[in-house]
Amino acid sequence: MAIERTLSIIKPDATKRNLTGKINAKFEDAGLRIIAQKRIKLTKEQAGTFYEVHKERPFYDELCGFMASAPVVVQVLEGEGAIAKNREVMGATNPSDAAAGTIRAEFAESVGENSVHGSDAPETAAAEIAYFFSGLELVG
Ligand code: DAT
Ligand code: MG
Repeated sequence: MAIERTLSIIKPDATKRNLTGKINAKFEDAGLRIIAQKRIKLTKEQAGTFYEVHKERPFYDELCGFMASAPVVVQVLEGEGAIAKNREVMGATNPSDAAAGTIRAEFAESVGENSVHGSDAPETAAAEIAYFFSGLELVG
């Protein structure tokens, strides 16, 4: 398994509850390195562009409003098989389906307000990292 990079977002429900450090500890305990990180406040339009793939879904408007409702922490995680490993540490989209010990099982409030985003494939990881970070900001 190769060293990969993936885009992670600590979502508004988690930043509001001051959970950034606890979530970062989960990544680091799993061997993922945080090689870039910044706290930003998205506009609804910026959230909409990021989540454009979901624009036909019934929850799209709610999702974009939620992502713009408070600051988020965007970050790049690096490690062996980082894309799949991060998805494992995150847990299932719906916290009631998420395995014990995962971020979503421990912290998510609902399927919509589920504490973290993680890229799902190498192509989306590359595009999502480029959406938030310049090459100069990635310090591996
Ligand atoms: P994931 O974030 O696990 O990759 P996804 O890509 O299917 O899940 O959906 C993106 C986000 O959209 C998800 O984290 C929360 C929101 N979402 C997904 N399904 C939803 C639903 N049934 N109701 C409300 N929000 C939903
Ligand atoms: Mg997804």
